[in-house]
Amino acid sequence: MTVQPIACHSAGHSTCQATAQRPARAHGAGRQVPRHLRRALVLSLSVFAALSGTTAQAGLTAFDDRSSFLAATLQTQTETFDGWIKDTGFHSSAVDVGGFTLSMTAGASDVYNFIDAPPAKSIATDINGSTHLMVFTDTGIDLTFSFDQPITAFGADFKGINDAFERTLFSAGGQFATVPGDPLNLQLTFFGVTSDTPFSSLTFHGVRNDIYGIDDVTFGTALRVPAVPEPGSMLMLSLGLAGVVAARRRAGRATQDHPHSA
Ligand SMILES: [Ca+2]
Ligand SMILES: [Ca+2]
Repeated sequence: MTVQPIACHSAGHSTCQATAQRPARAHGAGRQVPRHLRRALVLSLSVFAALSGTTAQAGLTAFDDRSSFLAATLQTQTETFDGWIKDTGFHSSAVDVGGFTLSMTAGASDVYNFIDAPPAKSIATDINGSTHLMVFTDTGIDLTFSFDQPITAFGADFKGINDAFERTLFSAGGQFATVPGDPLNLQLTFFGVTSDTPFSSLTFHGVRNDIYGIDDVTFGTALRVPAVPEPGSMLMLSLGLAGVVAARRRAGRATQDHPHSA
């Protein structure tokens, strides 16, 4: 594998020299990286490091808006539940809605956990006035989607999930993802994932009691484009950026030690 020092290519030749000849730059009039940019670089490194550590195994990429999610998919279908015209519970026995089956851990509340046809049981979980899922997961009580065919993309609209703090945790194919919450419990939120490897079921794990609505469940195939650069180039990018940040920090400290040169 041929690996180039990415930082040099992306930031220009002078950066290469700065990295290699730090003392020459320490007292110079070289531009310092603004603090907010440094923070962004450090944050990027953290993310890169995290990604580099997980790309070896099956990974989920999470999305919090539908358009970005759809842009990362190849072929999907959407279940609106609107063909259901009367409330139908899936709390005690599984319900096949077409491309997937809904089921709950034994002992799930029979007051909730049903396909909610208009009128909605609660405005707090009503997605858009149409039929949707009305869910109540709790500690040890999970909701599971089992798909007829393995998929690599899943997304849906939610209302009221993870309000105030984490109550529900998502997993698919042995990988976990955080479902973004809505602190004020007023707005619709979107959550979706694409996966490196196909999965046939996914679960919303009850961490704490959580009542929420789900609608417009979109599922199918993700684009087979790596979501992140391969680990080798990612590592080089991280090392290159780390070098830049370290050099700039030293330059900054040197300037503080010698205020006259600032
Ligand atoms: Ca609907
Ligand atoms: Ca209803």
